[in-house]
Amino acid sequence: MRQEDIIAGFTQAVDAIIAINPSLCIHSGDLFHAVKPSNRIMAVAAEQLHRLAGDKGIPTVVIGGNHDTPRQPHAGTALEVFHHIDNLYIAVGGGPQSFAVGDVRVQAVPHCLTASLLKEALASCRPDSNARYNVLVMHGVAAGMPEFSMADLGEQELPLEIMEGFDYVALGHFHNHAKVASRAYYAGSTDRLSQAERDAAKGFVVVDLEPFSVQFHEIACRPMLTIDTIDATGKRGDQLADLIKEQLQSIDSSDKIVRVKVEGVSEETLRTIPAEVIASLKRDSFSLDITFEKDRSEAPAVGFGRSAIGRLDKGFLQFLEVVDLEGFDRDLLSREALKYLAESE
Ligand SMILES: [Mn+2]
Repeated sequence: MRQEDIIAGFTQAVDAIIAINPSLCIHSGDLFHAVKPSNRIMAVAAEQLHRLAGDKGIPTVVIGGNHDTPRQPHAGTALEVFHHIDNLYIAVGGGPQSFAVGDVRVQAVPHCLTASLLKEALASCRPDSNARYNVLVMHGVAAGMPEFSMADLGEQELPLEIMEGFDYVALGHFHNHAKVASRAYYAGSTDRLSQAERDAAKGFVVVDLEPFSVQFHEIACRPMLTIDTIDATGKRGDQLADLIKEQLQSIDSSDKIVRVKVEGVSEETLRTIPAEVIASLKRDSFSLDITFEKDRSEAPAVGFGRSAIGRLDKGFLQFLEVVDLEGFDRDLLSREALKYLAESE
């Protein structure tokens, strides 16, 4: 379901870009989330890139990012499948590429596997004094600005000094639209891909080089929200379930991506929570993540034993599978429930 959202957002962006009809379109990396995207995703990418560059003739530059660049240098990349689309310029692995598009010289630096390869790649990236305009495309974290990190293994640091002298620097990797320097921006992603992005507008930027202006073009995408932390202290499982249900109904979670965190959960509360209520809340929400955090004042779990009162049944086992637990020993809880089930049969 999220995949369809992401496809819709991307298609919406392509529609809008076609309507704007710019002289150059840039995708700054991680078009794909993975080195081997699914056939469905490849088909969508092919269709949209054909529309944009092939059919509408909008020159389009795409570079490889850390997610879609294989760690084996000679494995080839999914993007290369689209090499034969007219007006499409692809820069993947193996160093920087330079493209002349009208009166713009584009220096495209795809994700590099090591810092030394990146350094090598950047050594030749200078504005071309013969070109009317110079544009640099890179993927990674603007150096010294950890707020743009995605905490990905292998993400590269992009030195700020390399960006000087370019009329525009199109940065990729950080998912939210952000300004890095007077002429360097992250356009941002066309959909929300983590809860950290829940408050950010999503879309792309429209850049004019003369006179210089950057305008953010927003794309409509599915709301993502986090409900205020619920305190379970002193509540029975059924009371807690009702409280969560109430909160979800008040925001109408049926079409939203929602995260709920419950703190102060005792073992007693956890095992008396009506599993079927949680299951139906998950069913009725578009996407729902619930985390139960253990009451820190409670003694470490020693197992419930035979004297356990409450619902250690199959429903409880399913419940354990669909929620996140913090501070609880999930394996111990499952074992106890299984033991109880065996004994009661
Ligand atoms: Mn990235």
